[in-house]
Amino acid sequence: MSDQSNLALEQASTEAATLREQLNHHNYSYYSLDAPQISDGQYDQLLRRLETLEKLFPVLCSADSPTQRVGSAPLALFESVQHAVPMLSLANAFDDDELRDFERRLQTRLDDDSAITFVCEPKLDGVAVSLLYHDGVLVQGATRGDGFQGENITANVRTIKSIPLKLQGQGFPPVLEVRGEIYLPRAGFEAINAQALARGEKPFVNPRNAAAGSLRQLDSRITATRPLEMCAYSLGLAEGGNLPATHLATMSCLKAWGFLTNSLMEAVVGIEACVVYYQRLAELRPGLAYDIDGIVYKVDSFTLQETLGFVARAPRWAIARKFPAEEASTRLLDVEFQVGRTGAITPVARLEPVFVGGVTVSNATLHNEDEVQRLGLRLGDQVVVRRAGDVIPQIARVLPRLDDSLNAIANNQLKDIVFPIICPACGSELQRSEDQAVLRCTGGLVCGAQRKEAIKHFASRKALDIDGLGDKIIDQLVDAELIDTVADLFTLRVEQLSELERMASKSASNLVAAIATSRQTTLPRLLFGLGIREVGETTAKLLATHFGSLQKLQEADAETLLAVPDVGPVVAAFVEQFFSNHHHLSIIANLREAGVEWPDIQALDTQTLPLAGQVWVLTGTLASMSRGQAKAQLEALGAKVTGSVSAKTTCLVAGESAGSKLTKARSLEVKVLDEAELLVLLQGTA
Ligand code: I6G
Repeated sequence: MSDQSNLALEQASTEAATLREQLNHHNYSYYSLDAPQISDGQYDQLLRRLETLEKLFPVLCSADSPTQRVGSAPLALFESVQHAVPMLSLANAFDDDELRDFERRLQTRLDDDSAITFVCEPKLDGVAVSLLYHDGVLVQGATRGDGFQGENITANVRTIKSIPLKLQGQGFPPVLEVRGEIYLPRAGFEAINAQALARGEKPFVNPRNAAAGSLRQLDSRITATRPLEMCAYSLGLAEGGNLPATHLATMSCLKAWGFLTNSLMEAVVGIEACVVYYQRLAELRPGLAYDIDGIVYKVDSFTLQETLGFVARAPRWAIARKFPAEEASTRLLDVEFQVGRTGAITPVARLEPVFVGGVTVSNATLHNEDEVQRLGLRLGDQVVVRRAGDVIPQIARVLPRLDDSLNAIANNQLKDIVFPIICPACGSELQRSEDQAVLRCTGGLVCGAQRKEAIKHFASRKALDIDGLGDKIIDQLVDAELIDTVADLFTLRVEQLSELERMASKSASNLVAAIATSRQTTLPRLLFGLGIREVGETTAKLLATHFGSLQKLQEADAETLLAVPDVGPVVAAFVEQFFSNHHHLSIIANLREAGVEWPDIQALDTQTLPLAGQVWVLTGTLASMSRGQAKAQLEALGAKVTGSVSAKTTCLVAGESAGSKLTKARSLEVKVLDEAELLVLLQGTA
């Protein structure tokens, strides 16, 4: 490089550094302080100048530059991220008395009747995330997932302007994990839905779904177009540095370091003040710029939080007071019977559309025949529909039949709900489950409805993750007999797809490309996607790591399968049955022929696992994980986990309130571990 160009680079580097500092500062003033110092136009001018410099001198471009919020090339999939500190959930209170009980429980545990200081804040209706900073630079963004493992969405979170790419000020720990909610303010939601409608696309149902959908984009350039925000609400991992002794002071630090925190956050003393806060917020709720579904209360003092600890998967020192589930009344028009992937028949209520909890509801699940009987439901009834949070709407109750309805019964207008005796989709015989609760179609893949559901499952996010292959398209493809099995997806051509309803040729090409991309998959994804009964994501992973290849799994008999952690006789039988079915084997052969690849992985010899041959029992409540999760982790280390203590038990893990199993273990002199010792063991053997 000549002296002249060296000089130009040096000057550009100084100017770029100044611009970055200015832009970060203005971002901070705008989002954290809610006090913009320059106009949007002036901000854009500074940003464009920085973009120009970075284009001229690409070496100046860094990941934490404010120019990097436009998104980057699409990812093939989101990688898994293990949370260093589990992302727990919150216990709920549904009325004032439950809130008062919460304070009483705390006082009893603390053995102190003094009023407690709580920090209150609205519970935003969005998506929980974890952001990891190393030396003040954002290095990772992840979803909550199951609380232990989430998805790496770093490229997407980088596009959100209220998330600092680099922390402001000083004093932050060198390793800092900040947790909070990513949400779409109501105005942003209206705007993106107006754009979607203008493009002839389906609008999002509510801001929460829109935020979740925006974060789930593999192409972060799409996320960058969504006006998402992130509000910080707590810390996860923090290593090094000094943190304050209270939650409220920590939140002030987060604000000073550049995060948006909720401006309605407040510390109050005693639970009656929390009740008043709730009433005030319930009044403010309709006018807020964002959706909230409750209020979160946290004990302010970290010392008290530590003393109180955790129960099950929630901290004892926090609670969410939920706003009541929203209800509305409407009429039951009809009941249809849906056939699921495994043939289970579910009654679904078709309702006169009604607006409840922010969405228009026209369907509600009725679960099974028992539920229909419990409700005493008849066609034509006036019913109350309840929608809480994001769960599927339910019919809460039937409204009393007034004179009109009694006349309707007399006139035979209110009709009984008659359950089918043959499959409504294929006419095959129906069978009842052993406990009589579930009706199931015996048609297997002969049944068109089961075939559709099997293909939807295969294309779903945790399986082959075929972007753009939605349920409606699959229904059309099966109905038009363009596909019969999952293997047929890979032979679809753009011309065939273009003929489907509402499928432009560009969308058809994109879909063919997405299907082609999904050909490179993994053994666990394929196994999950095949839809073997009772083989969920975790079991699919365990089977994959145990056998290493599909071939070895196909050859396994029930006894070999039982050696896999987490696999009991029921799962083993379903797996064996699946691979002894010729139709299934030919689908697998066709997938291979169509170029679908699932490389073998290193099989783990379970006999060499650290807890191989040991028998463990879990009892009591664990604070940091559910018993199911502890069981899965112990099984992954080779242990067999059983339900009762005997002379054969190697070790008992005793959580809180352990009872008779602990007594028996002691009498048999079985080794007992508490939760802390279990965690040490799990970490040491991970
Ligand atoms: O899910 C949550 C929403 C809001 C939270 C939360 C929160 O604070 C305002 N805080 C914690 C500690 C947890 N979940 C576990």
